[in-house]
Amino acid sequence: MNHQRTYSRRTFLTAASLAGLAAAQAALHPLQAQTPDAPALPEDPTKVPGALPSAYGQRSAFEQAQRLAGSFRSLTPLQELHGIVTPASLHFERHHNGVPVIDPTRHRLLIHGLVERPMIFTMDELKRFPAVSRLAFIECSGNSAGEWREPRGQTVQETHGLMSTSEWTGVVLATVLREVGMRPDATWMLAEGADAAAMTRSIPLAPVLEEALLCYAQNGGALRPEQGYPLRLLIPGWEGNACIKWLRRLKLGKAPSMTREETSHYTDLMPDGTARQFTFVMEAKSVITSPSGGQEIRPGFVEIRGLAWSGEGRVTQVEVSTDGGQTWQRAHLQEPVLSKCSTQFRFPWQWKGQAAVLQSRCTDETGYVQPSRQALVAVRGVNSVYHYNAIQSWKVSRDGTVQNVHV
Ligand SMILES: Nc1nc2c(c(=O)[nH]1)N[C@H]1C(S)=C(S)[C@@H](COP(=O)(O)O)O[C@H]1N2
Ligand SMILES: [Mo]
Repeated sequence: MNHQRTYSRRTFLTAASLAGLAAAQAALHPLQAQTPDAPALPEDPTKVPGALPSAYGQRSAFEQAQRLAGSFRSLTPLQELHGIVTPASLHFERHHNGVPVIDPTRHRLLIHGLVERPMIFTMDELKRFPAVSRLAFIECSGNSAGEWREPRGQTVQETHGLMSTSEWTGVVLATVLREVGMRPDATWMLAEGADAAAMTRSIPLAPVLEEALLCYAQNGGALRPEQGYPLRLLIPGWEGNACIKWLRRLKLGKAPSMTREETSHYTDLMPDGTARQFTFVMEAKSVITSPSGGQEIRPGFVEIRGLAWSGEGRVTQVEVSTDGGQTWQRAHLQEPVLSKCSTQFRFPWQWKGQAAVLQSRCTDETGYVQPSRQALVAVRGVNSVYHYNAIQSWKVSRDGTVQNVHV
């Protein structure tokens, strides 16, 4: 075993130098990669009997990635993840009054209002409908809210950690609404959660009917309690707060006849003091997750990695700048590139020890280009909380440390 591992590592290094990546070889040297406080391994693992099979798996005791928890929210450690899927236990969480404990056998979904047959569904009944699985990101509209005035977050977890991606499984909203006989004059619905906040959101039906999911599974397993177990609404591409968790009620109606409470929504404060209402879609955004704030790099080969996403559809292009936005080059988009899902991008870079400012800029299938900070602030001012999607800048100092800056 040991023998084989040494052999394959050597093969890789040979291939790397053949490809002219001598710097990469130095940077990847296994001894240099070891941290002094790494837990000690047994002398020879092959001589120690391993653990027996367990009923529910755990990650390696050597892995430390964790959510950063505040009051009523926790942030995904984007700098520690690979690819696009967020491990369910590291998905960010946002709730207005805590995570309720819900027995799925007692949970019910009531659908009423402008329908022919008001109905109450059990979880078993919802799971009998034809199901759909799809990958999609969820982003809180307050993601990066701290960045409007100053570069506040120290790490990408703090600046962008209210965005996570999962494979979600559930039943399409239209399928269930056909069952209850949605009336033609129903144009909006109110969705309500069973948490202590009893959070509600008003949602126009036409744009979401065929895409919204009544969702009960996440990355192959049941939803995590923090994600709305046993049932949540998922509207791919829309701001996170539209995705009502612990979903217990859908009331169909006409927007004008609904009470004030029943048209609950968020607003964006504009520079002239007016408020922009019903900004549902999360516009295109990207961020370099490595190297990112709080990390340290060494001269030689550095793969710049990051995530890009758009609530309007597919990401078509990501460009990377290593000189603070003076010049841009196209990054490689890792497959799969899916609609309303995060996309991993990669860009090979040789760092020669100079000070540098790293940025990424995303374009989506509508042609929309992620704005610079100046361009965003010119339109929105700095009084907003929600929907900050400006280009993020990471400054690399000559000593290799990386920090959040505004340029
Ligand atoms: N019932 C209920 N649903 C809710 C919330 C809540 O507090 N209660 N928070 C919303 C907000 S603001 C966001 S951003 C998303 C977060 O989803 P997540 O915790 O699964 O990441 O859930 C939304 N759905
Ligand atoms: Mo949110």
